[in-house]
Amino acid sequence: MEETQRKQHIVLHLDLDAFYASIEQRDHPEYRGKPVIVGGSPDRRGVVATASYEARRFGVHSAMPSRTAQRLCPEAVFLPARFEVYRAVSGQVMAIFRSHTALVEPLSLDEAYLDVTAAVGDLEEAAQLARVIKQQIQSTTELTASAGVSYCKFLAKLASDAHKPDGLTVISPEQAPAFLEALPIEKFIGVGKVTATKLREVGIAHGADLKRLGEERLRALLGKHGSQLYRFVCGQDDRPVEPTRERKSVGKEVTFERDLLDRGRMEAVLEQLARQVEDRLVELDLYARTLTLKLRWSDFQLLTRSVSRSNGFRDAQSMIPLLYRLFAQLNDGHRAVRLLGVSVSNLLSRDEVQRTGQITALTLWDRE
Ligand code: TTP
Repeated sequence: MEETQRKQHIVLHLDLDAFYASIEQRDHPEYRGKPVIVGGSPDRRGVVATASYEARRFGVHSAMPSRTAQRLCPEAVFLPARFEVYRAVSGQVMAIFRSHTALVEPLSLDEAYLDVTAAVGDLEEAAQLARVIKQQIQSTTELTASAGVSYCKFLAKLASDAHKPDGLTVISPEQAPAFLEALPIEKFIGVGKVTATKLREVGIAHGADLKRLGEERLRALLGKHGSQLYRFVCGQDDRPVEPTRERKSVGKEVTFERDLLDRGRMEAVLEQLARQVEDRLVELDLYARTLTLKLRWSDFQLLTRSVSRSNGFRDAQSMIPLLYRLFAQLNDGHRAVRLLGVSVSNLLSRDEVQRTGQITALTLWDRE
């Protein structure tokens, strides 16, 4: 046991502090030190994406209706989200992470796990590395991040959350049991509102209670999930850090054996390609904002045309009319086509689409 523990991985979890709000305070010095809320407008039905720490002191938090937030903190400045900027900053931060290890698993724009087992000898060196990364983030982006250092993902994430903002917390295998025993059950992965209520009803409030209950009773209470919870409370989490290569685009193309002249056939091919692109996006659980049509004439001349939409899309149905339009711009109806291609880029995760959609939809609504 001791031996396997020593051989265990070393994982960092880095999370920028009040990400969107800190970027707004960075870019608007007049808002520094003031309560800032990024999200939908309070006039109608906007929600809070995030609040600066000054606003959090009034009880404002993410996903709260902006109107409630305004009531709690009347002097708060409400700002619309600037996703382009947040994405660009995220790119800088992820590049810093990737300069230290290839094993980077982003969880969202401002948060990632890093497996640094190969880069450092022990947790102390890992903490030193976390300090360096925090400094690099600070000097590159003028933002602060909180870091957690431990031997598994679950504990590294809890550690980064332990001393926010600008924190650095190490949880060693020796410290883990006491830390987990004191932890409220809501902090355990998979314990949502329903499970927490169920557990609290039977007097289980902290990790120590979960541990005391034992695996079998937890399993009887929560099913398969109970066993996993028991493993977490014992500090066992063998989920690997899974690096995601940043995919820039998804595309399909076809070269015809015989050049095509028939417009109807060309459109049918575009539809088919759009469906294949949709299938791939669904497989990868990604959305896109830019659609590109590629076309090669029979004389080998290659042309591309793109169109972007601010909201993410992934279904062929929304790509097809845009493709027809791009195609009509390129094709005069007299030339034969040798190749057709459809690709999408400017990719977004489901999480980003949901958040963007929620905020932009409500912002548009607000303006009506
Ligand atoms: P988080 O990392 O959850 O929070 P945070 O960075 O704002 O604050 P903390 O210091 O407590 O980590 O989320 C990252 C960004 O994602 C956040 O700045 C705004 C956005 N977001 C939403 O749009 N909606 C949400 O419900 C949440 C939780 C976050």
